[in-house]
Amino acid sequence: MPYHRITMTHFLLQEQRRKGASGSFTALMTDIIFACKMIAHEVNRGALAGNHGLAGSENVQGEDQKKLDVLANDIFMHMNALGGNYAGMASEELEDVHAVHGAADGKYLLLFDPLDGSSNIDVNISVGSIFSILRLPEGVNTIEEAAFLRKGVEQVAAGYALYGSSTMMVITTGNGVNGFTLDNNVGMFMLTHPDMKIPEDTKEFAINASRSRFWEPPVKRYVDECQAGKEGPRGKDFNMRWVASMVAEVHRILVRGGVFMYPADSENMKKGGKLRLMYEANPMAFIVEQAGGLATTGRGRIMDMAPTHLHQRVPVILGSRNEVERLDSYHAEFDGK
Ligand code: AHM
Ligand code: MG
Repeated sequence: MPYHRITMTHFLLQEQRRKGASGSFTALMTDIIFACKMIAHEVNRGALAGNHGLAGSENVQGEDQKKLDVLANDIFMHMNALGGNYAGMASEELEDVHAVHGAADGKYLLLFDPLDGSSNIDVNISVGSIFSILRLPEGVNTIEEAAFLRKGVEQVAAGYALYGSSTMMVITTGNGVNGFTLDNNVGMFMLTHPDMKIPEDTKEFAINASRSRFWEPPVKRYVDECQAGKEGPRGKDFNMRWVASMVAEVHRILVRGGVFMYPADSENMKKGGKLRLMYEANPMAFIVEQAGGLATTGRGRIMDMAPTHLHQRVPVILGSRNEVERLDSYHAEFDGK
């Protein structure tokens, strides 16, 4: 009976009551829920609404922006400014941090990637939104980049929306991971995936294998061993997946285990890696760790990294605990540690 399910709003209210919290957290999550529903609507309308194709502009990373990148960013900025809960925001699509005017009592900072995996939009493959919430540091009155540059362990909440065959939101407030599916008929997210846990072992890995010529030896060793299958040192056959939407990859890992790698390689090393620390790696690391998995650079825990700039890039290895530990040990062995 679907109407016995808990809505995301009720779930957040229950959490709030349990923690004896003030209610502002539920309010700020409500703004994100609205934004994600609107983006889901635009992703769904796709070519019908003229939403496919390039916007004709570049973002701060020098990447061509898609129309939906720009639209999703506008929606996120607008909906999250309305509630007055955030003092400031930062986005993959904006060079500088953005102070929310008129939110004098905003206690939080929001970092987001409004539409991750946007190379997939025009071919109708899953994309998503990723967000990370920080508390505004005590005594900070001006919203500048420095206020946002905090370690991942300081996040108070993180989550993503997946615009896939169904629209889902997966969130953590540091008390496990819960997944909600959008019921389009009633316009509400319903708890469908309570207390998500990543299996410790897996037979599935995800990496962009077209970059193998750039890989470092520990990554090459790991992938070679997986590909050697039953006859190789791992003694079992592995499957490989690559969606090119981190949200979809992380979601698959939360549901059935696996390991996802966008490692440092000889080509991306000068930039620090491919994925962005503040609004991609940190929120996903928080979710993965809360589900019992691990998230590292291969040479240290992602959430312990002290950020130096807003659009900083990092190597990312995350997922099933035993596989990530194995990859870390291969890096340590290679580095002679
Ligand atoms: P984006 O934020 O510009 O969409 O880039 C991030 C995406 C990730 O979702 C995905 O894992 C990766 O880039 C795919 O990269 P590649 O095109 O090298 O496969
Ligand atoms: Mg992204």
